Amino acid sequence: MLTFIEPHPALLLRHEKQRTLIVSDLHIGWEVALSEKGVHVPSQMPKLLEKLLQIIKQTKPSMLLLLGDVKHTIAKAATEEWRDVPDFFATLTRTVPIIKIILGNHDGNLEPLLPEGIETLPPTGTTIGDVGFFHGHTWPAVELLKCRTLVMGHVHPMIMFHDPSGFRITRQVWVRAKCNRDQLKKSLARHYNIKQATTLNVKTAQFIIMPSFNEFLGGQPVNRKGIGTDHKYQAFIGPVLRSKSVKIADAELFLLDGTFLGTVEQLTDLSLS
Ligand SMILES: [Mn+2]
Repeated sequence: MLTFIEPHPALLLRHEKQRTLIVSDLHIGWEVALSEKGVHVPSQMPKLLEKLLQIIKQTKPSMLLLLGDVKHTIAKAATEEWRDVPDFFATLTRTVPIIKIILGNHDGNLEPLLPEGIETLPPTGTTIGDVGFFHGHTWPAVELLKCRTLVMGHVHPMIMFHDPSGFRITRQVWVRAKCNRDQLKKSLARHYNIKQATTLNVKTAQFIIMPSFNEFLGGQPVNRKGIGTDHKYQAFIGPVLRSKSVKIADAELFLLDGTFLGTVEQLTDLSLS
């Protein structure tokens, strides 16, 4: 059973005796991008850790699964990350028995920063019971398609409203969307060069896109016109959304506290006046 841990960008999956807490897109060290521009702010890692520890205390997981982009700089590891990432995980390994990390596109050179005993998994993901998890910048592995629900990160979904005085209101959101199975089957067969797409047994019915755990980050307003089709957003949203395997127009959007907002189509380019 998959539970939303309101009001946090976190999920709890109960499967057999395992309780797995899932969070995505920590982006530890995003402050480095600011310091490169001459703006120096203290490390925000302790706040992320504090928030995660509080959720762990509340949900008592036997496993923590991170859906990628643990750190922020993409190819290398910045100096701050050499300090912050090991400190962050040193505390977590004392708190949760099992920690697994699905690698995201920002996780280049992450492994040397991790304490022993933390398992890293490829971006193509992993399954627990009937739920598949992957980062989202690449295709999931074929084996994930046997899962009814696929959970991904990477997009940092948000909702954006405008008002006439020029204010912009943005909030992080959960996205729950139905799967276009035929399209998923076709696109995945093409990607993995499988000749007989019909041999693929796709059971996936829905996608859940997780909001980023690091709330300082910007994200992609999913109610922006052309998000699924316009060329300039294509690179960021990842291949699964690009392929139209996810029915994004009908996708349901929820605030972190569980409030249902409406569908992407209802909320597209909504101006408040
Ligand atoms: Mn990513």
